[in-house]
Amino acid sequence: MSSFVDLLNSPRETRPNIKFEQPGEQADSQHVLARVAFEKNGFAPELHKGVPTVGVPMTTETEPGFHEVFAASGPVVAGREGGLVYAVDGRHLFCSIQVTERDVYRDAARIAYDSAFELATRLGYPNILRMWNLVGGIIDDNADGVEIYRDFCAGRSEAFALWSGRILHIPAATGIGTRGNGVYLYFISGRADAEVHHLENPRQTPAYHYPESYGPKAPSFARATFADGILYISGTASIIGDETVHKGNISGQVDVTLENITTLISTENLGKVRAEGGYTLRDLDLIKVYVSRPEDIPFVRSRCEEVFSPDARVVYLNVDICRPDLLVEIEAIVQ
Ligand code: 3EB
Repeated sequence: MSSFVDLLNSPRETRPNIKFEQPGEQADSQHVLARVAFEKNGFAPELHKGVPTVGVPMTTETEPGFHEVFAASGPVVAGREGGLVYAVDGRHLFCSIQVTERDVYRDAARIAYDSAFELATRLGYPNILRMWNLVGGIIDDNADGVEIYRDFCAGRSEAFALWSGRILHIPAATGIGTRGNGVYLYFISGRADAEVHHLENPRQTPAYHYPESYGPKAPSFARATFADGILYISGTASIIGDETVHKGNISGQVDVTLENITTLISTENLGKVRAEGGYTLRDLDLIKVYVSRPEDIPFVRSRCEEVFSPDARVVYLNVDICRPDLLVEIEAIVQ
């Protein structure tokens, strides 16, 4: 078992490598930082053969499911503390925690984030690169009659405020529904000296400036994060400014979503922080396409197949999106 000090002193690849695997594939598990199993039933984060593993309830019984695998650049130190399960490889931290189903999420979401941020800063990985917030019943009401997404956002926002200046900036994220209950959080973060840029989209109001009509505390995420040559594109939907456009119209929503991503990754926008300029939709990989109405999946799939590379890995997930009027949301990585 390597010590934390060995990890920091060994030269290694700085880029995390992410891939989608079929369940059963699991070829090279010796250098895995973590594994997220997309399947019918979720399970709490655990160490499985020493590897942080969390099951997220995102697929139906008729789908095969898949694993999102975060490859490590070398030896890993993994552990668990309370509900947190984590691993570090000297460059990156992966951390996951579950908030079990409850009447009101605000305090539990704040506490979950607070404990994760405490771990991240203590281990020396305060630069959050990418977060995923998978929220069961996202557009349902909590016991107080507040939409669970808004309830969750309030606690998350309080945690970011508590850690302002110590957790280095608000990263790219996804906030999305699941087919189960409770909230599953996971993220990757980097060391304090990592070169990390968080990007906004000129077509969209920064989410952390959304008006109060969308909830008492605004969502805490950036539109993209560019770090170590990798671009993490947040969940992106048919929102212009702060408003949902093309309500009820899947074709219009897919077009605006793709236009939003195109602008976000353009040379004009990404070129501000990436010397080589921007990207196009053909460069996207590890794409998750969230579709709220199952009957829209064939249409969305055919549009996506037109615009994405035939080599891109793309998954389609039928889950609720954080506003009832959003029909589609797309996230991706360029690595
Ligand atoms: C939006 O643009 C759509 O709450 O973490 C996208 C990405 C969305 C992340 C989050 C929410 C989140 O507002 C929803």
